[in-house]
Amino acid sequence: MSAMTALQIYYWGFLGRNAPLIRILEHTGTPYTHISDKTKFGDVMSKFGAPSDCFAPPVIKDGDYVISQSTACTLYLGRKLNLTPPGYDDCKAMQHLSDIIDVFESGLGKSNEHGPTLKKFLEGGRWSSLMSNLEAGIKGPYYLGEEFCCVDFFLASMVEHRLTSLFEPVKAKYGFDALEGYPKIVGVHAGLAATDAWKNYDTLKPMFGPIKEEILNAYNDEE
Ligand SMILES: N[C@@H](CCC(=O)N[C@@H](CS)C(=O)NCC(=O)O)C(=O)O
Repeated sequence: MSAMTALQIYYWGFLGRNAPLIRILEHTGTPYTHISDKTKFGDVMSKFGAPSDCFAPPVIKDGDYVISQSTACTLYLGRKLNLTPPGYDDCKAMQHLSDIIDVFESGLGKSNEHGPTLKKFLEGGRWSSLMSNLEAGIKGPYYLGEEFCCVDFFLASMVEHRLTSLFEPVKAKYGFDALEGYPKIVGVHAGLAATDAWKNYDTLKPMFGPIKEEILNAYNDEE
């Protein structure tokens, strides 16, 4: 980080793909500025006109260093802020972040706009095989054991996004608990969510509201 300016996070005015970055910065007490003014996005993002290799938010600007992709940004902060405990390996961390994206974005995120599609994804075998794979990557209680690393922040943020918006409503209405059988994944989220910085942070609100009623109501419909 430059000695003169705090690190900057460019992202919309809510907690979405920036969540692991905000959580890491809050937890480590690192000064930062959150820039949500879209007119400033063109200072760093090519999507908004910058002559840059960083396409879309979130973007971190740390002095002259500018980086995008929520996964790469997480690794950057992990390295910078020493969230790389013994046993940490850059390549395995990248694998785990990509695995998390495969589960929560490429998988769940592409199945949650239509009730029967959601049910098929959650209960049809794909969810359990993907989640069991994530579970196997975690030593417990955190990815690398007792100390958490940057990847834990990424997983915990993904779980949190879906907990009240999707997992709890599905469980309450249909009894299917998408997190049952994955105690280490649940534990990573619960452990981090119990930390002071996480509990006390109340600035940005989550991106996802509850799953739409019509999607939830159609969960058991024929495909
Ligand atoms: N793979 C990217 C996705 C970035 C992304 O889609 N950002 C969203 C906000 S969450 C956006 O505003 N994208 C603008 C666009 O793609 O045009 C990441 O993980 O950071």
